Amino acid sequence: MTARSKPKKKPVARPAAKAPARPAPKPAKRAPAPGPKAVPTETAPTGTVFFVLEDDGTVARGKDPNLPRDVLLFLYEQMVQVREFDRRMLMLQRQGRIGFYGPILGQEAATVGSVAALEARDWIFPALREGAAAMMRGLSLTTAISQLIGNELDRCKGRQMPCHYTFKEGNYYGMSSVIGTQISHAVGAAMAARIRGDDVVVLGYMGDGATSANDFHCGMNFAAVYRSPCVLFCQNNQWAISVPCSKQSVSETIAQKGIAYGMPFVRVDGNDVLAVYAATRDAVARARAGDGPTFIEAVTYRRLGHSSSDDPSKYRDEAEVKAWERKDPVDRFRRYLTARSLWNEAAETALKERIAKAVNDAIAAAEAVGPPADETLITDVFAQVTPQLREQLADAMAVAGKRVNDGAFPL
Ligand SMILES: Cc1ncc(C[n+]2csc(CCOP(=O)(O)OP(=O)(O)O)c2C)c(N)n1
Ligand SMILES: [Mg+2]
Repeated sequence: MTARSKPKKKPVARPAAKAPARPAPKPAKRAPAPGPKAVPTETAPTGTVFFVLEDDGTVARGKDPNLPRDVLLFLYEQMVQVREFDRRMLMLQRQGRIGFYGPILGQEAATVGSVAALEARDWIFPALREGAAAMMRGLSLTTAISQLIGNELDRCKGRQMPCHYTFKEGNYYGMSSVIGTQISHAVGAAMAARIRGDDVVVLGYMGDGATSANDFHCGMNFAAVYRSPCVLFCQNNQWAISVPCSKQSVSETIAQKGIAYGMPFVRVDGNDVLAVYAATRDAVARARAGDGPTFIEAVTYRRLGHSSSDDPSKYRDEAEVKAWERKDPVDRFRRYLTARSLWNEAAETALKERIAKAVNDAIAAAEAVGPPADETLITDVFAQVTPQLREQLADAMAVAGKRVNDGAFPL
């Protein structure tokens, strides 16, 4: 709505004289663009963040969702497992045992809490940092590490970058590096499920950086117009490689972008696993009931580099990282569990030992597997391998046989 300025005094009517030839109308003066005070606009939402756990792990009054003990412990164990997996994989990369890794330190609650709110039949369309979701759906640690190595057990047969897991049996769509594309894929898959009459909700992830991509706008619009049974979940970890969120958008929040598409939205503390779980559970229920999509912004922080190739000390202040360390999602949730007598030191030690052994065993098992057969370079392209591809493989092998591999990651 625009506010009009009061019309000036009406000009006094004069008796009509003999009308002279009408002068050509002067081009209308353009009114100056009204300043912000003259045009009351819809106010943006306040940017309120929904949370359950205070930073010290105590519960905000009346907000405890009172989840059953087994759900609480499942959430905690998954968060600890992904943290340990992450730590070890980054070490393997530094030791030259895998070529590349994208750490998620600090974002464990956002992934674990949201995936746990789904039913097993629901689909997951990951962005860059949701590998834990595949593991929660049953992708074994050995198969996950095989993907990072690109060995024979790797479902992508070494043809994808590390961290690009895919797990069809777990309804986990293969990750694409191309930012934002999975948003429209998620929306479309949800529409397809509805057309087929499948009782399936799709959870589609994105980073804050993806909200600047075309696919975000197409995906959000289609989802809202067609009431696609999906939940679009933005992990706002404050950075898109070296670009801070403030340079990504001047909107006060990412969540409020839902307004433009007429989509319900919620801004949730992404380092609070209970809040993420509760917000996603409500959104999933809405989608399943036929009430359309929800947009969730999980406010979190990428504590390490964008990937093992990145050095964030070049572009951000260490004090910022320290401030977010105090909001650590794992510590915070452990304090909550401990206060409720669901956790103690002995349980922590036992869990850490169990996970360390599982990760060690998985590394050993994956490293014992050889590379994919040369033939796999040309399989899975056509149902039957064409003579041209066979010829190309033979040529490639002739060249590769002569080349000395210097071990450098080809990026
Ligand atoms: C379409 C496209 N543009 C640029 C890139 C290069 N790129 C890779 S990751 C990334 C930043 C992604 O940031 P964000 O969406 O916030 O996810 P995060 O890495 O923080 O999880 C960019 C720009 C890309 N992969 N695809
Ligand atoms: Mg980001």
